[in-house]
Amino acid sequence: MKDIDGSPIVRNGKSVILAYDHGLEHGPVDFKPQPESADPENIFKVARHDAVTAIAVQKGIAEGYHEKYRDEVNLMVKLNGTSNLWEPEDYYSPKNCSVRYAVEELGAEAVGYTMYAGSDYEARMFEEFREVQEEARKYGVPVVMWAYPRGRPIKNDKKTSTISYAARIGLELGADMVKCKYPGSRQKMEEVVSQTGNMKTVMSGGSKRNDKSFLKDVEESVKAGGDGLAVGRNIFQRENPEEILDRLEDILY
Ligand code: FBP
Repeated sequence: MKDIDGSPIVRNGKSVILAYDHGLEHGPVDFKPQPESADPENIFKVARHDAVTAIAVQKGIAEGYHEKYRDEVNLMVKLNGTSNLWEPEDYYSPKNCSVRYAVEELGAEAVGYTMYAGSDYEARMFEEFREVQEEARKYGVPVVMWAYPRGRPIKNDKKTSTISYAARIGLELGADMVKCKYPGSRQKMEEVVSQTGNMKTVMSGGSKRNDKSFLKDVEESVKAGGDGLAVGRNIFQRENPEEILDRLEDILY
């Protein structure tokens, strides 16, 4: 883990990563509530909001859309991803982009990698992450781990102890920021954060909820020592994403 407080993806110690890899991870269903969200251009426009410290996208979206916004939007390239269409024996998210390509060709300021700790493929993913983490050090870009405990032995990935363990794995393996599911209360989030040392720990947004319930969780998470969010649907499935980003800006910075 490195101190990334001076990095462009952190503002006053906090981050809002606008996650937009849903076209790969979930497919068109996530764009149905706001059909204009299927057009990446619209999401890059949203990412210009001051509250957003980076947009997280797959390489194809980065290639097609980032150039025009590079002065206004910090790019985080998600280096692995998987679709909902296949049914593997257990969870695995293959790497589809190198750190070199992300930084040199796409202009990434940071990279992200989903880790399914607990899967039969954990060893393969640890090895891929090793490569990513060491290459990221060479280029001086932060590495964010999407810490998703998933696999046959994991019966409940929302258990605080399981979320904490997955987040801790990020610290152990050299991530600079870990993204985990919000465990449901300030006290439970404190438990998670107690395991992650000085590593930035941000909560995921999850499926879309009303403003009140979403913002309450964000507030509690920050009070617990959380460092912000990596959030997708709770922004781009809203009719007015700017409005909720204004609120997040007030809470976080
Ligand atoms: P959301 O805020 O919409 O949950 O997005 C965050 C994210 O991590 C995305 O990067 C990713 O596509 C999605 O959640 C994965 O969701 P799931 O938990 O359903 O696999």
